[in-house]
Amino acid sequence: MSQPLRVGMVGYAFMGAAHSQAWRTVNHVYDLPAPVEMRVVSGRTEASVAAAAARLGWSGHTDDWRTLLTRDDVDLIDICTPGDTHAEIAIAALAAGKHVLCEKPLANSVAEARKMAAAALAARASGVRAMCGFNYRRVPAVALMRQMIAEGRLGAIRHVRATYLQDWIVDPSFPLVWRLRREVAGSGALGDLGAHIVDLTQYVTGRLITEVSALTETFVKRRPLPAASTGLSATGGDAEMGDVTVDDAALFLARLGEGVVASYEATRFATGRKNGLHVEINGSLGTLVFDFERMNELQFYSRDVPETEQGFTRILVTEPAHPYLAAWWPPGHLIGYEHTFTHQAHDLVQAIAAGQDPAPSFSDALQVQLVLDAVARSAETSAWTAVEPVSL
Ligand code: SOE
Repeated sequence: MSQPLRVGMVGYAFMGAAHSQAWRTVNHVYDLPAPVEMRVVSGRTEASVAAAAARLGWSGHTDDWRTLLTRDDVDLIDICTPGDTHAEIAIAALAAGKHVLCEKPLANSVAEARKMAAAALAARASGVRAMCGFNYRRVPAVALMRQMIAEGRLGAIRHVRATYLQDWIVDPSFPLVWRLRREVAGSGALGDLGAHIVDLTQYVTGRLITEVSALTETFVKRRPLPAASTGLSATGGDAEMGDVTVDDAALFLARLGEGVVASYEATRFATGRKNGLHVEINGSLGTLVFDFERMNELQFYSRDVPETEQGFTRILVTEPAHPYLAAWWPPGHLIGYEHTFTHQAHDLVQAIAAGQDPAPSFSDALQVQLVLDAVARSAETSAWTAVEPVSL
């Protein structure tokens, strides 16, 4: 067993809680080359971050993330804050010789993402690693999908069909939270949800999106400002209103390498859909379907069996032979959303210990950012738009 990997985390809301759960668990499930230690969590408000540290299992806390950079008992900085802070924290952490895990989307703009990818490449020379957190790659069924496609089980890939549907802002009186403000979040459904299905589909098919034709829509253009104390909207008809400056929905057609055609839809207005991530891939020999609401399953149709026996079969992805699962429960026992973050932590620790680059790297995440940027430009111009290749 080598030296422990001592983690400092920035931010402690939903993603911070999910990452904390992973850091707490990963040592106890997987036999890791380096034990993980949850050293310190940072947040802006002393009392809240102290409470979060106690609740989430961090040994210490600070109200200034910059102090993490100078601590020699922190090896890795895990960034779980809104997108407008990613570039500053990640670049400073890499310069200070810390490994970095950064939540998706990597940044709020291509320019920032490019600087982050360049900083990661520079830091790599001294053994410092950086990874972007696209957790849905780590669903065992998604990893199996990738394996099966790489083995040629679908033959030539023809179609990718991907949707990521939520409904949490369908009520026009829902407040103008940070995720609805461009200067903080970068974009709306596009970066928050679209980034996941772009990454996931490129990951499983091994092909990159080369051009897009897109539209975006903001259905509710003004919303009540959140009350400073609660974050909820002020009640009554006299609530102060503010402009929504991001998209509520983003839809696009795309071409991927090797003749694959695709459609994508990301929205926060799919009434009744809470976290509906659905991906279907059609190939010349078969089809694979993943639905996050049934995340322990894959639907597989193969033309490679007698015609009389063809039909969709359900693969229950719960077996020790499946990706990530040997360390968990006996056959047939299901896992959930939080496990994807544990798998992510596992892959990152393994890569750091082996002196290898974790995936997705910051350059991979820059490529996703370039796709998002092409989508936004295409929606503005109503024209097919090429995705710029990654250049640093
Ligand atoms: C909010 O829409 C959100 O929390 C995303 O930011 C996450 O990445 C996604 O997994 C769940 O929904």
